[in-house]
Amino acid sequence: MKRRSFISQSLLASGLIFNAPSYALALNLRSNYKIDLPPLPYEYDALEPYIDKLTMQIHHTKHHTAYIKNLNKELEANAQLQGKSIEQICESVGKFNVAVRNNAGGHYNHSLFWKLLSPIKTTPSEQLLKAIQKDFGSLEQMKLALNDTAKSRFGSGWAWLIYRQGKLSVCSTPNQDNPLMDISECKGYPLIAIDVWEHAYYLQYQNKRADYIDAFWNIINWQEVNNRYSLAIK
Ligand code: MN3
Repeated sequence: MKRRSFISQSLLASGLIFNAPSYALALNLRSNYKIDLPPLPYEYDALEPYIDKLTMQIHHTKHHTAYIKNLNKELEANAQLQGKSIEQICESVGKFNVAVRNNAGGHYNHSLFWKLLSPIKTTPSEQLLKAIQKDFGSLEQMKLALNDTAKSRFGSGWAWLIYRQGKLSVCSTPNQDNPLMDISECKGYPLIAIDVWEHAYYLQYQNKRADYIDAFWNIINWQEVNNRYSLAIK
């Protein structure tokens, strides 16, 4: 045992730690703001043949991990970020540097994206379906609109189905921006997110982004979209 941790343990055991408030405070802060990689709610190969195992492994353990690692560095360096939820950081991201914008976005977007995928077949709720029919005409029309948005996003980014002020619409964001961000032109509560960075599909689909987007509809977790819509209209 290192001398430092031996001293801490002895202090803890003796109750003397409570006489050292600055040390205790530092410990509290540390546990408050450190973000860990959320586990996938399914196995890496669960979405095959629509998204292959290696893509999911690299996407989760390398890309998402890197956003978290870099976000933790920013959290450590900036007390203004500490104690905020990831949603709150996104909502005020214009106040912070570009590393916060990219990595907070990267963490939020991927955490959401994993939950929006599932190997289990689900369907939109009656309530959501009605809203989609009102704003797009039909489910098929909504899918076409979101597909077009995803296919035409230039370079890296995301395509979204969002809810705002009683209305559903589609839009896209560059890089790791998202509809929660104060600086975003596509603003609202995200219901569906499609990652159109090449790292999300290139191993299996190469340059055929359209095929990957079409495949997305076979593994969408409507249960999660339904839940998000219920929350959004409250
Ligand atoms: Mn990604």
